[in-house]
Amino acid sequence: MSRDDYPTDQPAVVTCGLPYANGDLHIGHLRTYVSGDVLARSLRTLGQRTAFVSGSDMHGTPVAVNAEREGVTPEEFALEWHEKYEATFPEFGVEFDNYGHTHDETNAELTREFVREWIEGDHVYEKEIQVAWDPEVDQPLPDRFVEGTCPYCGAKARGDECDEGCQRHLEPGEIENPTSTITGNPAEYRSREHEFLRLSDFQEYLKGFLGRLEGTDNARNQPREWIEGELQDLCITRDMDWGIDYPGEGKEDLVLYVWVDAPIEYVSSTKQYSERVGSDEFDWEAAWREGAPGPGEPMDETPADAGEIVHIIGRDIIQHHTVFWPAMLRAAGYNEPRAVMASGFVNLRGKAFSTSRNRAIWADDYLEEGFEPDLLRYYLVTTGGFQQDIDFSWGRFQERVNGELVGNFGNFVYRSLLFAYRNFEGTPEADPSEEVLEEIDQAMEAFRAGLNDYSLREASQAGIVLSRFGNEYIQRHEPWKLVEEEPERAARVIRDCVQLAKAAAVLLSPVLPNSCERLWEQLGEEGSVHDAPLAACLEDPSGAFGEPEALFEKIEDDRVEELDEKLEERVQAASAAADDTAESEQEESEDEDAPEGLEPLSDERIGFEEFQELDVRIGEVLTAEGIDDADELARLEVDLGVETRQIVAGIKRLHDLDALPGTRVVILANLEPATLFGVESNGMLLAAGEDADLLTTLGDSEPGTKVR
Ligand code: B3M
Ligand code: ZN
Repeated sequence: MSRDDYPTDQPAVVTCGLPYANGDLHIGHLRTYVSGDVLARSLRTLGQRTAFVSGSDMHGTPVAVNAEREGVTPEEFALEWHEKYEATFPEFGVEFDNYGHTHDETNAELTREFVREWIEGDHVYEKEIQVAWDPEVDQPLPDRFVEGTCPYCGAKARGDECDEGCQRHLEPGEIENPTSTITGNPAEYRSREHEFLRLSDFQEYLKGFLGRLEGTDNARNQPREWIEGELQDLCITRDMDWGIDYPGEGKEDLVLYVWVDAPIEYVSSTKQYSERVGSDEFDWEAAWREGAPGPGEPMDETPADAGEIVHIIGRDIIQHHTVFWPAMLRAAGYNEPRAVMASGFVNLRGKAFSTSRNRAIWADDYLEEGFEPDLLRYYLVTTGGFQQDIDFSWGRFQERVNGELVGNFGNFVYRSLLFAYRNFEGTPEADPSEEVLEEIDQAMEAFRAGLNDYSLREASQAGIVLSRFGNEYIQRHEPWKLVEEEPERAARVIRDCVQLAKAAAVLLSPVLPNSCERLWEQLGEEGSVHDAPLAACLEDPSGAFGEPEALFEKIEDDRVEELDEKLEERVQAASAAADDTAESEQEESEDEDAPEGLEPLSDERIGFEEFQELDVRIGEVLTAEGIDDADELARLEVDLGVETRQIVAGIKRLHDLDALPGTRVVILANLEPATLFGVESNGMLLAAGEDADLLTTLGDSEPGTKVR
């Protein structure tokens, strides 16, 4: 049974992934927080009771490693960042109903309750495992204290995640060629007893859950392959001091893995909100527990009265939210998320932001430049699809702001209100025209449909489309000509424009909260636009109002030049700094700083026999097509002489797929098969560099010819 469209009668909880309390926020982080805020505000406009919650992620090695580097306790370190985030979000109009943190008592207590439920339900067991160990400092190396190679895709990985490769979670001991991030020494292994949550108990449940899950396609599709095979259990403890103590008997030296208490903060934060406003206003249990079967019991469909839980996250933590978290909830008798929306990253000149290299647009910098938060909100929400990575540039930012906010929306409401004020001292007395009411009705429908499709871009465009219509409408009727000769017609046209402006204010208020609030005041409307329901789009405008002011200011070219120069300096400095420091890369770093973008030649030589193990063949592309839900991937059929192989390659955006059939290519034929987006890849297409320049032949070697 599919779920009712929003708005429903159940309470909704919109959450954003918890930022690790370990460093400045950049606009890549802001993409998900702004989106969460836009969704929460939009749902309220639709009439859905909604709590918007998050909190800082205080535990785990990301915090411990940085605190150690600064010589302060993890608690001091994390609290400082927590306070900073708490102050920063509202500056971007991101208004959480509750913003807690994972180290507060509510979360510590609730986390222990969850784990006790799992233990009681016999979903937890103990196992001796090999953990990475640094012999020099004689300590275990949990998570980010170790770096190495991903066993699944071979990418460089750190600790518990393959963040530059396949994005998979890595269990303790899984990383290959581990080295210590403390000393840089190769790590050794020691055996330790740890506690595991038996995810395999929930394999069938998870399959059903993924079938019901709403949100973005990537969140449904990526985990499918992970839960098809044997589901690996989750190690839920770590050898560390910093964290929430494991509540089981005799295990005082273990803390819970950060990914246990972090998502539970979604619940704790909702609970704190309920406790603050009273459960009549918002009942956290009604959202998280109502109707849910008991702990560990099967759940084949969402209970009719369950809350509407929507998680907004970055695309690197899909597995945590669609595999671990639903199992954790089920094991404790809670409701499951209705939707997961996993967003793409924000890049700079095609490359990921790098916190450690200062290759980013920082939240503070943006504000210091004196830009309104609304402009960035608009840019982040309406540029590219939610799942796509977007590339930030000041030039594109200027284009969107000047074109759509200044030129379209701002221009329409300013000229309409100014005309109304000068000629009628506000809204003229007249009836609205059918054409305009219908147009507004369609925009309301587009807003509703966009939200029910989890497309914030579509929902946010509804108001922009309406103001585009308004500009065209005013141009078509030329009220400035009518006002002398046909004042009644002029009154009607202007009345229509005021109505359109009012509707646009309501429809755009989630994405442009400050500007629309100003517009609401200019229109002489009562109260706040954020309390106006969707139906207010069609309600009569208030009547009298004063002289309007322009909502947005144009960004001039020389401003963009100046910003680009500053950014260029920053990127250069970041690259230079990276050259002379061996400091371990912190976050989403890439190896972009080798000389002239080239990697040094490998010192590691291999023998001829090892080379001979590679079965490299000439192939001919027979068909090439994009894989539907994947941004980068294409499915190829390649003739290898002896047989035809299906191969998945990351060339969807880089090549004209229609032109590929007939092309001779070079294939590594004996690579282990892998399944990507549900499509099996049986071999690897060889290509050079970031543009995936395809290797081909100079002569006319036939398909199947071996490359030696
Ligand atoms: N603290 C940050 C990240 O991996 C991590 C999110 C927790 S969400 C429950 O993006
Ligand atoms: Zn990987």
